[in-house]
Amino acid sequence: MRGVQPYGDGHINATFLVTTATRTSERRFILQRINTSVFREPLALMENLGRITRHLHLKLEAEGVVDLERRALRLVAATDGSDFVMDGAGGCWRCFPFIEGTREVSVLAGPHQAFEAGRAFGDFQRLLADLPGPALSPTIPHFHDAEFRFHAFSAAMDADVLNRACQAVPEIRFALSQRDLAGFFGAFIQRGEMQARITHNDTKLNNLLFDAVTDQVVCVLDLDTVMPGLALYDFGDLARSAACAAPEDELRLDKVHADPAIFAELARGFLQGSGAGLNGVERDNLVGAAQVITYSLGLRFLADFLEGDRYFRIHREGHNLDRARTQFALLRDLQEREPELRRSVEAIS
Ligand code: ADP
Ligand code: GN1
Ligand code: MG
Repeated sequence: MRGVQPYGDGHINATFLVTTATRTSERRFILQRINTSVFREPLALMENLGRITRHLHLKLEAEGVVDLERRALRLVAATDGSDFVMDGAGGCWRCFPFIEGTREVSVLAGPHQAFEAGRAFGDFQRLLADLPGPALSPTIPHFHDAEFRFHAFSAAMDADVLNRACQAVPEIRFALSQRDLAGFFGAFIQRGEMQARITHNDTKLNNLLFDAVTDQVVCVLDLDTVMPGLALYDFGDLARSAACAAPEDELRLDKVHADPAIFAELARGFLQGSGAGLNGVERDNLVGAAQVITYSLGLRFLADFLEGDRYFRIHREGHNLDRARTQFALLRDLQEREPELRRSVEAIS
């Protein structure tokens, strides 16, 4: 082995870039330790991951894709042939070939990349729609259940174990004022207007790799949350993370705006990629989905701040509060611009 170094800026798992070398060539791998306080059932997760990655390879091969090894994650087998290794401390490790010749995008360079990002996550849902076998295990129960997230926030606020609520008064007030939003998806589910399918559930922009030359999306990463969900969870989270040019922890809230042209291209790509995957109600609720997922993530950041930053990795004091404030600013903006965003989506059909 030539070297190991921490890699990427995911908030959850421990990720390392491993370089191996023979006399004539070098190879790179991504080695990850699953965060088992977030993913409580790593074995069920790895069972999901094995089924998902193998199915993606079969489907892409059947579609005649040539550079298969770059187009979907593949698990590297351990010496005993299994997809993961448990260490003595209960840690669960897995390894993927590093996908070369790509770049991660934190802010979209323009509408072309927006279309590509939407198409990639739409495609992902389409490719997994016929996954054979039993339902995937829910790796994080209630992940996109905004009612559940509201109650968790509310409990964190009531307990206020670190006496931090006094630092977050405007954010708490805003979170409470938007409470009705939490019921958005539940109402569609209850009326039978949106049904579960296999979704990615963590569709932020940096979970995609773009080809360094063609600028097309090569591969969808971070498959730990792939499980049954609603199609719009994926669109909503993508729009939340990609329609705004400011980073997720932007401090200057006047920079936090959703761009209607980018939003429309994300939607056009997503609809095209998912094929006949979205019904009329889903198509009519793309803007609402972005609002709810933004709200829900704001609640999660705020709850984590109140509970002492136990879930999301932070890089400075107050980081999760800053992130919550930025999500809430984005939600306000998505609400103010709703008519404009709706018109931009209507114009694409
Ligand atoms: P987390 O759950 O912590 O977000 P990810 O699976 O998203 O972990 O990995 C973190 C980062 O590592 C990604 O954002 C990406 O930059 C990089 N990465 C992960 N897998 C690969 C891969 N196979 N090839 C290249 N880069 C990768
Ligand atoms: C986490 O794992 P990562 O960094 O790609 C989180 C997402 C959030 C995102 C916000 C398993 O994503 O739900 O939207 O941070 N993933 C998990 O940046 O909680
Ligand atoms: Mg990630």
